[in-house]
Amino acid sequence: MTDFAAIAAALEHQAIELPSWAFGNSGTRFKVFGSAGTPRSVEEKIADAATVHRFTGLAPTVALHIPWDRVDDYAALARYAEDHGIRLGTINSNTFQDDDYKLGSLSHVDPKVRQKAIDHHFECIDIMGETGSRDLKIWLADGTNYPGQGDLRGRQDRLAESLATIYERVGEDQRLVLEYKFFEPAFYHTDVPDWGTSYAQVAALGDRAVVCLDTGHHAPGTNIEFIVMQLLRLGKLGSFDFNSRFYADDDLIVGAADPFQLFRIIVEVVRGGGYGPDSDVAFMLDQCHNIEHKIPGQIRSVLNVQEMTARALLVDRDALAAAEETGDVLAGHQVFMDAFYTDVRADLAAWREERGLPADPMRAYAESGYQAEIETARVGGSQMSWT
Ligand code: LRH
Ligand code: MN
Ligand code: MN
Repeated sequence: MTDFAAIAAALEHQAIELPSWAFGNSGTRFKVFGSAGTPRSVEEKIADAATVHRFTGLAPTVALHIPWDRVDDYAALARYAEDHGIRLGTINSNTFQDDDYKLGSLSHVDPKVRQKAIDHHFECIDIMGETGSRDLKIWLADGTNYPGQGDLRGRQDRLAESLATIYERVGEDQRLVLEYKFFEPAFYHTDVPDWGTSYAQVAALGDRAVVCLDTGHHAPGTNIEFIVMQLLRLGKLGSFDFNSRFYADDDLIVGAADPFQLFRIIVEVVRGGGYGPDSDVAFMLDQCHNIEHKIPGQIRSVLNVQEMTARALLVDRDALAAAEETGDVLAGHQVFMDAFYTDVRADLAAWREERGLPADPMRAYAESGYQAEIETARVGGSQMSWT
């Protein structure tokens, strides 16, 4: 098997973008639990994201969600982030929390509502100009609850038209990234339910339009790594929203529910050229921490991605190819599983120490006093919430 020393340098390329909303309070429709120390401003969210990067060296950028993270001066916000050692990343649009969007946004029958949603994306593109962001990420809640409620074809056509209007404004060095999700909040049909629909829509737009794969947005049992392979093969895998799910869009810590699935996904990423300095695939988290502390929740998450990346890099490609050539089914499977079962934690701890990072970022954070500090300092004002 490949040994750790051979892959150590490749780990340098890892960068995982954090979602600003992971630092706000979140919950379910049953209850949102508040927690001491939760940010009261976008700046405090950025400070927390920078803390994750300081302890791990893995998270140099933070994504914003508009209007949740709307501020007056984005250039100043970008400078604030840089002063804290990180940069602003993807700008996420939000057309799911306004009454006007009850029956849809970019696919709505009413041209006025469609225009309002398009204008919101124009605002996001303007923000990207000020923050220096590359990606505009679009996830749509558009869909219907009842058969007959809407014309499926008409909605798809209007969506294509709206996306084309937005795409025209996307700069030469920017990308439009379209996320899909198979259900929720609409329950009968969703306008962008799967990778195929997202692919069809972005392929019609052009080279700078790509797909976002959120690992929590598939039906149970879906072979996600196959989708990863196919999108990479087609040159259309733009980014990941990593998280874990047991049942639905649970948004739990990535690698928590099924570490083996995360491994299989990253193996395909590596195989397809989606990892490393020559790749444009963005690794992002899209998670919420409803009952655990948010900063260590994010630290755990990026470490999980790093650990599975290391294991995926350890797969002995030559041995796999040889087993495939000779039709040795079980030999190939064993090569795959040998890498998965390799415990890389001690090697990663040493790797971090060599780079001036704490060997155990979880423990270092717990002992740093940062949690107590923010719990004492952040009193008054109102805590930010996911929604
Ligand atoms: C939708 C989604 C999308 C949103 C985020 C808050 O379920 O995954 O990425 O922007 O959650
Ligand atoms: Mn997502
Ligand atoms: Mn989601």
